[in-house]
Amino acid sequence: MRIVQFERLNEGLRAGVIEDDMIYDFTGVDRKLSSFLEILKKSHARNVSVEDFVSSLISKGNLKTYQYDPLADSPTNERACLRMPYQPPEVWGCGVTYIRSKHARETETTTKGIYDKVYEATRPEVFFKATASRCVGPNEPICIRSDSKWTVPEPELAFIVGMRNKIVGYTIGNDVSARDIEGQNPLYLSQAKIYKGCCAIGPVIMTPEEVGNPRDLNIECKILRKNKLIFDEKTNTSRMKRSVDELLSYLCRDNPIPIGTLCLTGTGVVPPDDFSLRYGDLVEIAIEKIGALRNPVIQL
Ligand code: DO4
Ligand code: MG
Repeated sequence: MRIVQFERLNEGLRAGVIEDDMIYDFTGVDRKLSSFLEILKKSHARNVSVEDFVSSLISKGNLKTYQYDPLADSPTNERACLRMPYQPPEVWGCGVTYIRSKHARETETTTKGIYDKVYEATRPEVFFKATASRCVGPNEPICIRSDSKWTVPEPELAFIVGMRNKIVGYTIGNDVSARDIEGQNPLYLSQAKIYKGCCAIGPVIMTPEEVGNPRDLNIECKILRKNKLIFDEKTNTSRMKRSVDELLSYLCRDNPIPIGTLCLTGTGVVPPDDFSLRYGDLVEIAIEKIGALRNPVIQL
């Protein structure tokens, strides 16, 4: 099941489910169901899965439907415009979970050895990444910091944590990072990672039932400059050193995260060292089953 948040002219944010290229609008059934977080809370209160709760809403019938149109066009009465799939109260990231990330970081850093060590260690790297206010949704601009000359996208599988620390959904996350700032000193990690427009998420939330095995998903990242493809690389989540459950257990350990916390699982695709994003670039991240997340780039 693929759940989205969308907007129509003068109607504010709405939540729906995608089936056969149509969005079924469940905010029309209950005005309170205008966000994925509300659905999460309601399904928990009824002790059913998100998937079962949404199926029961659809089975009531009479849901308004709209054509699923994932373009950046402004909303109209007829056309739904996709928004961030939900407002995550907290966003966390995991690092150096792929060998490609370890190699890239060892090259960029002035503090040699730390990334080799964390890749091999029992404890993973888990860091605070963003709040909803710093995140953007499909087609919204991701940002390059005003003091960075080397910023890259990081295409990552992301999971959503529900009640009792259970994974209730997956989406795509772009952990946009200033590699020059991170490389100068590992203590600058927060500044390299956390700023306005540092994280894109979407386009949909896919339920765990439909994702199946999260460690067998193809990930592809493309970058277009002036409509020309200038970067295209793929990986698969099977190359991740750690399981999603392992990352979840460290994220939640003695750490009371709010319901709906999002966690990015690390990148396995890193552009070459002489590459930096520029104003006007377009980043497209596709993860098998979940879809494609597209964002233009702006410089702060
Ligand atoms: O330690 C740096 C962050 C690593 C990261 O974000 C990643 O591997 O995806
Ligand atoms: Mg990352």
